[in-house]
Amino acid sequence: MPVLNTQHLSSLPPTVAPLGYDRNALQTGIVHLGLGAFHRAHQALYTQSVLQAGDARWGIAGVSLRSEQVPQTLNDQDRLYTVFERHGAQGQAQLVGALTHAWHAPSQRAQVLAALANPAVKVVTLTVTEKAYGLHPATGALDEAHPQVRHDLTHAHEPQGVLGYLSEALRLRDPAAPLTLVCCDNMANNGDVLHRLLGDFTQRLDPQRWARWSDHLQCPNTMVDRIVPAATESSLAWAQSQLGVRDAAAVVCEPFTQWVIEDRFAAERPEWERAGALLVPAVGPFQAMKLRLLNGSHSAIAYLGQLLGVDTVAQVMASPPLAAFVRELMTQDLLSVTAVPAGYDAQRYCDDLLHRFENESLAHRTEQIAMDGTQKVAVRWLPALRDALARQQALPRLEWALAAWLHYLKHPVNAQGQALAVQDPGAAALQALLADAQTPAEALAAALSHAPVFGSAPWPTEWQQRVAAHGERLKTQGVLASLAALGAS
Ligand code: CS2
Repeated sequence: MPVLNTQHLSSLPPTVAPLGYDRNALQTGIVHLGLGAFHRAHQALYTQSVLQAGDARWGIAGVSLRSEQVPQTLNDQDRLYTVFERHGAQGQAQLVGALTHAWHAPSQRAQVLAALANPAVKVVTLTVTEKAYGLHPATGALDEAHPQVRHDLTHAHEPQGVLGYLSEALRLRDPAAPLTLVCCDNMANNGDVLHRLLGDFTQRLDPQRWARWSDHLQCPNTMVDRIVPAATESSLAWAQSQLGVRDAAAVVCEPFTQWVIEDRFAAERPEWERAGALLVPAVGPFQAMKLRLLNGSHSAIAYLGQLLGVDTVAQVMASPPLAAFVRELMTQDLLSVTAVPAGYDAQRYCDDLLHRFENESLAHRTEQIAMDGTQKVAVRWLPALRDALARQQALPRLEWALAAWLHYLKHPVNAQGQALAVQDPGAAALQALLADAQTPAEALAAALSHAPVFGSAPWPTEWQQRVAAHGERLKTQGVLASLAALGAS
């Protein structure tokens, strides 16, 4: 089977929307760090709309900080790939050609740094996952023990991590060419967090450098939304059946997409609003709504699915009692502590989310969402639980979800007796604390003492008793019975 490349530009099936611009005319105006499926189906498409509108300044140099495979696959395909949007009968496909480069940072460091220092590059976008920033999730401080942070502080000219690359770029770049860093990872105040961590990191290396950049660097906050599962052999085979050629970088995602960006750029920016991005004065309410209602529910679905041996989000939603739990978690617990942006119909937003979760055309694996829980839970659940405590309100389903996550970390085995792979670099420290605990109450107390995730503010005894009771039922009666008890309580 031939592999997709420029020879196929005019021979793809008519169902695949063509590029509509001349790739040879593209300049590189954006460097993107993190070349995963999410970027390819989100920022790259918004940028492609700008290119289609005739502004050729915004080609993207895509950088993979670790994977060698992704840039290699893309380069083998002349950096072309397709995005398929699917939900039942709804769907469309388009070819994407916005990438001017696809680099593997460890072997192409010089190119990456040269691009970051190039004045024609005005924007750096990032989707590197929460754990790449060297952030203590609860405290918001720089984690000096983070492997890349530690490495890059002592080998500043040979960076490996996000902060190392960006800080070195600030050394090489002339501040007369201002720069905007657009963080697109699922963290509250993501732009502010990046700015704070980069400042802390850079000041340790060279306070003058950070001072030189103080008026020339912007890190707007953003909210990104699109469900983009990692590719599987079957999603790639399906893409191939649609294309008639092999596209090993094809992305199958949902039709929905959203990007809300704080309108605070240091210099020119692509007109992403052409593709529907919202440029707003403040992103906070959008972030809170999405992180709590979508991502908060997602993480609960993930641990529920993992413990029960249910593979995908759509399969969880296809089970009436599980879907009922998800709906109540979202519309009763999470929504009750979420301020939605002005003009939003919260109930409708939730209904739409539930519909999106039911999308059987996507194999969005619970195992994928369960990854990196120590980063995600701290952002998605704990602020909601704290807000509820401040109002002396119980959130029974979210409290259950927290107990279920700790149960999953302590006993990573599903209902079929299969071992579960916990993929979370931050989990080992927490699991070590859980290991010594004899009872769910002890396990909870031990977990809560882990400040990088749970912070240092105390958790009231009564609340702990409720969460520990869920843990007890999970342990003695199993997941379904403990969920049923929740309905009865
Ligand atoms: C998911 C997100 O993997 C996860 O943790 O919750 O990737 C989610 O699909 C996106 O944020 C949707 O916008």
